[in-house]
Amino acid sequence: MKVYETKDIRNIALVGGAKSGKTTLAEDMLFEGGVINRRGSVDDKNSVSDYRPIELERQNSVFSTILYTEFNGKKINIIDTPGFDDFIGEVTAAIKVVDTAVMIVNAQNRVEVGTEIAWRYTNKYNTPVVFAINHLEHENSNFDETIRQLKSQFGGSLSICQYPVNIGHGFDSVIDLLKMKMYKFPEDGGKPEITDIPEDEKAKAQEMQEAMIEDLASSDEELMEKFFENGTLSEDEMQQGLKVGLATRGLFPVFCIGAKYNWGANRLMEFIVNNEPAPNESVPVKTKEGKELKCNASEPTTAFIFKTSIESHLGEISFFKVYNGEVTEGSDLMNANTSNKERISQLFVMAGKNREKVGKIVAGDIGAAVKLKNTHTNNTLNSLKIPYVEVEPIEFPEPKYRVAVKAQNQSDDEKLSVILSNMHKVDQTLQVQYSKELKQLILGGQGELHLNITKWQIENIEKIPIEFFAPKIPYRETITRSARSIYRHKKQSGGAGQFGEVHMMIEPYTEGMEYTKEFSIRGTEEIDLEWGGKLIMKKCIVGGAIDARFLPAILKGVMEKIEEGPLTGSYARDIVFYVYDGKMHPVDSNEISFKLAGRNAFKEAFKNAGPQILEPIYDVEVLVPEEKMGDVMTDLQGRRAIIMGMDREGNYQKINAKAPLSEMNKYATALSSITSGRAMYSMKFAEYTNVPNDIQQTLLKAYEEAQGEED
Ligand SMILES: Nc1nc2c(ncn2[C@@H]2O[C@H](COP(=O)(O)OP(=O)(O)OP(=O)(O)O)[C@@H](O)[C@H]2O)c(=O)[nH]1
Ligand SMILES: [Mg+2]
Repeated sequence: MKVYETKDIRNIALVGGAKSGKTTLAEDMLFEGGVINRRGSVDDKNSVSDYRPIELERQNSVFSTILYTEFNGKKINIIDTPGFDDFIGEVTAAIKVVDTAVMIVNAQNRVEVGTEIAWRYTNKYNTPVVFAINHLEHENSNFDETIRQLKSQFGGSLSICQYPVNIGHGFDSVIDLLKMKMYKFPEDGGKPEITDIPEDEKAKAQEMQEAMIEDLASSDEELMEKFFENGTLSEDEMQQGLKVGLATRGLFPVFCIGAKYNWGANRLMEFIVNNEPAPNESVPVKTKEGKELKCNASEPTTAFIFKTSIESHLGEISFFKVYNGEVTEGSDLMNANTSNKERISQLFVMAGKNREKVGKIVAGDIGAAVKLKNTHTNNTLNSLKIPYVEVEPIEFPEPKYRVAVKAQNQSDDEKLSVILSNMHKVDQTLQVQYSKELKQLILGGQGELHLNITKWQIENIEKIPIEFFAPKIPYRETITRSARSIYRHKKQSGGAGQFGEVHMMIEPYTEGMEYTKEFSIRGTEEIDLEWGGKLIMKKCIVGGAIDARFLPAILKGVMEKIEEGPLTGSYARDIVFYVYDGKMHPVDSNEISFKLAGRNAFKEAFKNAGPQILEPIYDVEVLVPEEKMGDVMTDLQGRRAIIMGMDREGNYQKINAKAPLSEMNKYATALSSITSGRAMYSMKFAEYTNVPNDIQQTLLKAYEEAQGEED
């Protein structure tokens, strides 16, 4: 494979709604570039991009695929991303490293959730966007309505460079307003016939071109002046307008394609290589320290790992973009995040699962290295010669859907943990954590589909049957008033007996509180609880009622109950306990006796101290199309959510609410069904608050039933 210079590289991501035709367009582009000599298809399960077992099974993309193609002496790196919003992490990473996003829009479905989500990320990363309108040959496809929706959603700077002549059944021709020619596509794909615009189409084409030229002129002041002077722009000026407008997100060109029939891909590629910014012309990426990396091949090397994949025959593959300098085979680089030296022993460019060896990858280009020792997604590799820099990491979205998982056969547990941690390496939006508190292995993802696909892969590829079940809620327990208890632990059985009696008072802890003057406090133990809040022990024994050596045992007993609260077995917090009296037996008293007495005295006092269960509350943000807002609000209120505010965002309404975690199980699925998949949401832990009394009663009862009688 030839080594391309920075200026001859274009990095694009194919993004957009589910099933809009991204993978099919990628196949067209590979074919047009001569990388493959036969076009496969998603339907025939032989596309280059959707090659993984799960993708063949489902016939849609699940992971992004890195591909490359060549066109007119330029290399185009393509990242084909999945469209279902459960796989959003892949889109995030792709948009971060490319210089242009090609947004595929299905002219039947128009603006979809996937369109909206991808748009937001292009906005975040300041990425130029080209729209490719696909699926034009269906009876209900509508170009004008698609454009109207895009404009109303994303602002008015759309610039139509092509429009379909005969949309709907029989569609085969587009007018290209940059070339002022008609492209007529043969039924079975292949090269279009390029002709003059037919007489009866000329007036419309003229009018549309004038509108486009005005759009192009408005991207640059100088051009706008020329436009006013001459009423039009020369070809060179148009080109200049396009380049500036694209790079600054001042305008978004619209093209027409028929991905399934390989219509229009060639022209789109021509446009991309001629007009889209090369890596050194786009907005430079920043390091954590705020330094800009400008894709300069003569600077020392900095490369950023944006994706990891694990292939059975190859092991771990790290995909990187070079942001400065070049990566050469056999070189040593330093991982700035882990301070590990890495030898780049084999270097590839990849097209799906096919790979080709290369000697070096220069600034702006994308490559892959295998078997790095300790380098993962979001790490930066630097030349050994420079002070190390870290590229700002990709911010993957937080999980919003959780399940508890376990292997059906206990003997697979360990294997399951390893598999899940490998899956997390490949997909950072899949989070795995063993919760000591819940005693469950919790899997977090972006939605039900995301986690079901994870299950499918574990069961079908790794051959480990697993089970999903509802995760427990991490409640907390506390008290609201003071209470006392006296507990005597006494056991007389055969030989040595057990005896310990503890008199205790407990009260709620608040910062800066005043402690009671009733007892004389001889000592204090203050414990910062791992799960938040405090436990404070006040030692108030006078006259040697209990030996000082038994006090640690009492604390130990109380700690046991704090870790497994008396109400629901959840962690308790923010409690002060005073040990103010007790009794010992000269022979039978020992540590175990006082541990048990302490534990039970605490439990008794707790029950009379106005015990309160606290539940985790999440900040929830929902973006919903205006007409569905009422339904979404009603549903949220049914989940005990409190609506904190509403805001307009384009055609969407943004609802901010606070909702208890226990009511948000399967929310992703519910929201999708209420809005026909047209809403988005995210949630983040906010605080703990009291559960309402009726729910507390239900929880208490459930715990009691599950526990049976405790000793
Ligand atoms: N009729 C028609 N079908 C198309 C067109 N483009 C793609 N398709 C079909 O639409 C389906 C989805 O195409 P894909 O290329 O997998 O779409 P995608 O955007 O990659 O889908 P995801 O990655 O799952 O989001 C396939 O059955 C394609 O054959 C088109 O222009 N017309
Ligand atoms: Mg796809």
